[in-house]
Amino acid sequence: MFSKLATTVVFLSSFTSVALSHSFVQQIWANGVHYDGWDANGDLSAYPSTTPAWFTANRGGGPINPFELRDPMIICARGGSNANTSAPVSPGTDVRVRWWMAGQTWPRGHHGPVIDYIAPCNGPCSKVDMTTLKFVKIAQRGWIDSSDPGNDGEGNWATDLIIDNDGQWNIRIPSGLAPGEYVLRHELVALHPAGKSTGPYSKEGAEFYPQCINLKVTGSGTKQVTGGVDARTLYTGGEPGFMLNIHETGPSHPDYVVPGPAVWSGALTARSFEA
Ligand SMILES: [Cu+2]
Repeated sequence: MFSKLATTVVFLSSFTSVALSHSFVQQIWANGVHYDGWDANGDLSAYPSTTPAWFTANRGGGPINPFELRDPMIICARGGSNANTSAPVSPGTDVRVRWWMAGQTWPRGHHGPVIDYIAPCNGPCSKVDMTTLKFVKIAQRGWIDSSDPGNDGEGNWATDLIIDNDGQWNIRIPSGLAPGEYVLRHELVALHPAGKSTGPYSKEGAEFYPQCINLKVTGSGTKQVTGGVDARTLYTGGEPGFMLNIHETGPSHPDYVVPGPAVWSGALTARSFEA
């Protein structure tokens, strides 16, 4: 904790002019219990010991860019480190998160997909080395329809559903999932700069905003997560779905494919894969 406090001083003094334009997962519900999330725009030394949301010192909530997709920061946010506790949740139920920042949800112009992954911790997630986590995709939504909630001609995307639902998003935990602790990796991707991409790991391109949450799955399920991958291998940033110029291609993208691995077979139950 001392190193986090020391870092706080550096961040506060060097980034005070950064526009605090991005929200964070500030609220979490699981099994009907509400948890405070984490807002790195606030007092970094006030990180709650009772939150299942991973810590980040990423003031302003700025994105991870394609050239950083092989860096550990893509696993659980820039400067991410383990939460101290895990929220109990029953398989087959929804974890709900709320993106929020100073009275706002998510910036409307940051249209893009919402993607969710889980990885077993094989022990307490408070102690797991994040570089050992192997994630499977449990849900994804990308382009929704050609309505134009942003009045920008760019269509209606999963992130717009978050905004329209007061910042909230539901993530179905696969039914029958074996008990134990898991990291939930909930991710928004913004496509407004995607047309600037020059291919895999380019300097500019789609923006990635992951947030990790520790879960303790209860019950007597038997589904073991298999086939998961290190989050540093999920994307290159050169996928068509991360290079789409949404400013110049109109609001209709019925063929849009959310990048990354296929949804895990263990999550392919009613509605779980489309949040
Ligand atoms: Cu932004």
